[in-house]
Parts: sequence; C-alpha cells; structure tokens
Amino acid sequence: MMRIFVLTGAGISAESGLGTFRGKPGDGLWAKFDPMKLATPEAFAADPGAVHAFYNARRNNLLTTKPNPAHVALARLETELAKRGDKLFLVTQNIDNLHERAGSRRVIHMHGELLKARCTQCQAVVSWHDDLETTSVCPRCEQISALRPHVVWFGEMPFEMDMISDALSISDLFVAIGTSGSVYPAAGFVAQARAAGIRTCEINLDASDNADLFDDQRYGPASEAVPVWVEEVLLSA
Ligand code: BJW
Repeated sequence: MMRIFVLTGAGISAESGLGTFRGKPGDGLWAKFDPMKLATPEAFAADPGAVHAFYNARRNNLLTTKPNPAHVALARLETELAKRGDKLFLVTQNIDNLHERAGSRRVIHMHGELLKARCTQCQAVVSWHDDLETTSVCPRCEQISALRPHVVWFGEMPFEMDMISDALSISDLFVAIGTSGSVYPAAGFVAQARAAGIRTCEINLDASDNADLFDDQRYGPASEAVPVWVEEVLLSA
C-alpha cells in the first residue's frame, strides 16, 4: 500500500479568491485587516468585536467562492488511490471548506474551521454560517458572549496533532502545497518526514521558507501544478 500525506496551505485557495496570509499585500479584506495581529487570543480578549469582524468578512467571502482545479484534483486523488488500495491523508491549515466542496471525503483541519463556532463556556463546537457577534448566544448552553471562531490562533495547540504525527510517520510521500513553511508545527512536518526517510515534494508559486528540505520542487499556480502532479501519481505504479 502506498500512503501519500498532503499538507495544504492558503496558496491552494488563492485562485478561488481567498487571500493568503503572507507575501504581497493584497487589497480588499487584507488592506483593512492585518491577519497576523488578529489571529491571537490576546487580540480576541482585547477587542472581540474586531476579531469577529475579521472572521465575519472572511466567512461571507468564503460563501461566494468555489473550489478550483487544485482542490478537485486532490479529491480525485483520494478516490483513485482508494480504488487501488492506496491512501491519501489530507491535512489542511486552511479554515475554508473548499476541499470538502470539491469532493474530498476525509480532511483534517489542523487550524480549525471558519464555518464552526466554539463556546468558551461549555466547549460545544457548532456549525455557524452567520455573522458572530459579541452578543451571540451559544445554542447548547445558552450563554451570551461566550462564542468564538473555531480556529487555532498563535499560542494555541493545533487540532489532531497525535493523529497527524502517526499518519506522517507511516507515509511514503510527503507533499506540501501552497504553504509558506513559516508557521509551526506544520512548517516542521517536512523535517520530520525527511528524518523518517520519507520522500518530500513541494508545490508552490515560489520557493517556500524551507524549500531546501524538499526532494522535488514544482513551482507554478496550484490550479495548474496540482492537477499535473496528481495525473503523474495516478499513472505511476
Ligand atoms: C500559491 C499560490 C498559488 C500563493 N498557487 N501557491 C516552533 C515549534 C512550534 C511552534 C512554534 C515554533 N516557533 C514558533 C512557534 C509558535 C507559532 C509559530 O509558528 N510562529 C511563527 C510565526 C514563527 N505557532 C503556534 O503558535 C501554533 N501553536 C503552537 O505551536 O502551539 C504549541 C502549544 C504547546 C502547548 C500548549 C499550547 C500550544 C499555532 C499556529 C496557529 C496558526 N494560525 C493561523 C490562523 C488560523 C485561523 C485563520 O485562518 O485566521 O493559521 S496563522 C496563519 O498562518 C493560518 C495559516 O494556516 C498559517 C499558515 O499560513 P500558510 O497557509 O502557509 O499561508 P501563507 O500566506 O504564509 O503562504 C501562502 C503560500 O502560498 C506562499 O508560499 C505562496 O507562495 C503560496 N501561493 N498563491 C500555489 N496560486
């Protein structure tokens, strides 16, 4: 059995119209907000309204976007690998749902999900498609003002780390797509893979911060480079 571990980042959703975190400053949402100043528990404690506004704008934007050929290709990879007894383990740092909407059935969201809210009082995680306000009420415990976006901010522990680590350790190939390699622990996966003797591949618009750690580097827009790579994998073996 061949096991492929894919890690995706903001670059895979860029061509769907979702902004990346780093790189050239964009316009629209990213001109109005500095994502790195808002993605912290301290920012939320100091000004929950500003953090809610940031995520409300991104949630509304997400609902107007659609998956691009890179998401579709990864969904096809999962299906085709399964047919031949192989396996794709897909981990995304993205909080959008474009992998799922493209047809991916198993996606680990290590930095959370934009369309969910979490109650800081009763810890319930609930589906949430509307704006979150400082006065929103938890549908489970009915506490007012206790809901926060179900996302992982700096200093917080990413989700499913044990499962991710186990899956990485038994993979045959590690592929990072559209991520700058600057946020840990995800940025450390390539070094972990190399230490375990696993082949590594990067697909990105430009070289990432840890490009030297990849055996294979493919540079181009994800919507083109990912489908090409997927076809190559499916033609091999
Ligand atoms: C294209 C393209 C196209 C463009 N086609 N490509 C060492 C070890 C462990 C931790 C640390 C460490 N050193 C420091 C830390 C702490 C910190 C950290 O990493 N800081 C760094 C800034 C140095 N990490 C954390 O705090 C993490 N937690 C943690 O470590 O917990 C430990 C703990 C222990 C015990 C108790 C408690 C905790 C948490 C990190 C959470 C990150 N959260 C965010 C926000 C999520 C919610 C939201 O979306 O708002 O996650 S920050 C942001 O960065 C977001 C992203 O998922 C993440 C990564 O960004 P990504 O995806 O790589 O995007 P970009 O924009 O950086 O790059 C885009 C790439 O796409 C570029 O390369 C482009 O070239 C490319 N691209 N267009 C292909 N068309």
